[in-house]
Amino acid sequence: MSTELTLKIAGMSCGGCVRSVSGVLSALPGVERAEVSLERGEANVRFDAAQVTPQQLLAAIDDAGFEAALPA
Ligand code: 9UX
Repeated sequence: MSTELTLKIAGMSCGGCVRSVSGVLSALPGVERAEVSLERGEANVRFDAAQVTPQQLLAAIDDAGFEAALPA
C-alpha cells in the first residue's frame, strides 16, 4: 500500500540540486515516485511504507547536503 508525502527541502539552488534529490530518493527501496520542485522547495514522494520510513526519506536528503523536514 503506497503513501504520499510532500517534504519541505531547504538548500536547493538549481536544477542540479533537483536531480540530486530526485536521484537519492529514487534510489531508496520502496520509493515509487519522487517529484521535486525547485520553486516550491518541496518533494512529493510516493512510497511503500512497509519498505521505507519518512525518517529514511529525510535522512537520504540530508545526507545529500540539503535540509529536509516533514510538512508542518
Ligand atoms: Mo547547482 Mo546544487 O550548480 O547541489 S547542483 S547549486
